[in-house]
Amino acid sequence: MKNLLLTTAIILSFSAPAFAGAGHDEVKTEDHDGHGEMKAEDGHGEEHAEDGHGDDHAKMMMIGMPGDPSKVDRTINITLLETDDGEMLIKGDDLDIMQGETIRFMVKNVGELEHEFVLDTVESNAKHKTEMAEMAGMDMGHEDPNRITLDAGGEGEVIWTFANAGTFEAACLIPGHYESGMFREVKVAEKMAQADVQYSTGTIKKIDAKGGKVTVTHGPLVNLDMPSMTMVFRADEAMIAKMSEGQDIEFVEERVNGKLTIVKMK
Ligand SMILES: [Cu+2]
Repeated sequence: MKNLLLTTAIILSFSAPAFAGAGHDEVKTEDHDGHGEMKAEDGHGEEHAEDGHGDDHAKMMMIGMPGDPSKVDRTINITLLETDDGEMLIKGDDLDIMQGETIRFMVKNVGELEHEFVLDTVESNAKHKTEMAEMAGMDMGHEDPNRITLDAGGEGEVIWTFANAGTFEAACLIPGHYESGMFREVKVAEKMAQADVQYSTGTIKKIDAKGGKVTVTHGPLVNLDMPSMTMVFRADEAMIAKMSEGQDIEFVEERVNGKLTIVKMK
């Protein structure tokens, strides 16, 4: 039953990116409820025209959705700047995120030019970059929830919930800035269903530290649906360092590259 639930969760998480088919990455919830009321905005580059008036539908993007400020998991500090040798950069903390996290990006522009910080897919950033180049000189005047524009010395925040796993991008799309280096990869790791992980019990019989193998006499392996027996597992160096022969352990086993591996222990 646990396995079935876990499998279902994984299928659901894989089917989420199917939203991608709409030509750009903003998906209106109404497109999925059977009314077929597709907006005529696809491909015309005018999806911002309606922003700010009468658009009361929650927007879901591939990269996620605007975050609830009362549910922020952690803060990532970002600095926008130019360097003496002509580069423009997005510096600051690592952009490694776990699926489901709500992040407060504290963004500071310490440069001497206006910059922006946009979170989106690489494809959407490329498309918006082209649009901004075409509209250069015009007052853009738009602030989407996934974007903040800052004057020199300015600071502000973007609060974002990363609903989908994948590789995304933080960028500044002001003409010429991306080309000068203002983009960074944003990695969102897939979240495993922690609640469904079950520990197995066993006793370590033998440790082969060099080979990265341990022999364990164990009870039923609930995660793999296997009975009690003595088996050889893989384990990495850090894991083996915590083991000693004769020790009773509780552990989590997984198939890693086809090999039974102890991935957690307590
Ligand atoms: Cu910039």
